[in-house]
Amino acid sequence: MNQASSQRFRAGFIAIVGRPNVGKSTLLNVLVGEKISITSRKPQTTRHRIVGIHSDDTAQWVFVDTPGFQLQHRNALNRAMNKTVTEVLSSVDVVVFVVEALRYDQHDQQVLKLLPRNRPVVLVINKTDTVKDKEALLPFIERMSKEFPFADIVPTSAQTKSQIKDLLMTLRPHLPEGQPLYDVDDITDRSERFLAAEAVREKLFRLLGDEVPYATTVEIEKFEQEGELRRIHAAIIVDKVGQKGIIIGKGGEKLKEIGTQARKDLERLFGGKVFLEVWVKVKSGWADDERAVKSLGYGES
Ligand SMILES: Nc1nc2c(ncn2[C@@H]2O[C@H](COP(=O)(O)OP(=O)(O)OP(=O)(O)O)[C@@H](O)[C@H]2O)c(=O)[nH]1
Ligand SMILES: [Mg+2]
Repeated sequence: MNQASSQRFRAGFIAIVGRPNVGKSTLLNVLVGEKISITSRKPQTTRHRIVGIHSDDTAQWVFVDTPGFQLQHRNALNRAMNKTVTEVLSSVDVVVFVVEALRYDQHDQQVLKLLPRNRPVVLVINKTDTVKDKEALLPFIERMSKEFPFADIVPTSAQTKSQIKDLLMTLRPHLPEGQPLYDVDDITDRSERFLAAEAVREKLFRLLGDEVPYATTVEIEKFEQEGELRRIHAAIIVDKVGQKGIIIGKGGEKLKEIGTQARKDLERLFGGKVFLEVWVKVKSGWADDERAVKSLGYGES
């Protein structure tokens, strides 16, 4: 390949897949340089396909964050989330398969089984900051290289932003030559309305206990822009009446905190003032109702 052809612009889609909680969304956010995908310590935080775009003079990397693939198909929502993963896998140029450093179990293995054999798959070993002795990574890399014919293996830490540039450089040659797929200033294909609903949903995952977040979703009922001010009305939808009180909290404190934290994130992301009103609505059994799940925007790809 001569100098000129090696410099041709490249652009393509890269799926980020893995079991829940390995750091896929955190990785997407550092690759893009903005927080567009929500993250939390709880598994199954991401429920949608979320595009995050990184462009420079040589290439455009279009990353597609996906829900963590899970084995338990507990309800219609879980099935829709897994469907999103398999559909994304069939439509990208390259796959990034994320595992945690020194951890590989049957949950990761289940995702490995879904990986395509006809496209490059790059293994990302994330959370390397948790490994004190970096030498310990070598036998793990060795073992993983026997599990699948990975095109490359890159250890990263999304948290400390380590090896992120290396990951971009490793992925670049796997992207097809071609013109940018999105405007070079775009960072996502998602609307501000969607990002607003996700910001509220993140706070539910971060501020509530271990069960209620899984029974909730968020619907934006009003989104208006007046100059630099965005007026947003968000409804938190719960499964059962009892969950409503938990979200509102004593004297309304919890709901207030959810609203305040989400508003601050959105003001940072949109670069302008946000007026956010949040309330709670009960839709019995929504997460196990195929039609409700679909109408709330899940399972699309
Ligand atoms: N120590 C450490 N923690 C990380 C790193 N990357 C992500 N995390 C943490 O891991 C947890 C899960 O991160 P997410 O980015 O939400 O993980 P995910 O794979 O998108 O999870 P799901 O959407 O639920 O599938 C969060 O608490 C992150 O802060 C990392 O490189 N090092
Ligand atoms: Mg995620």
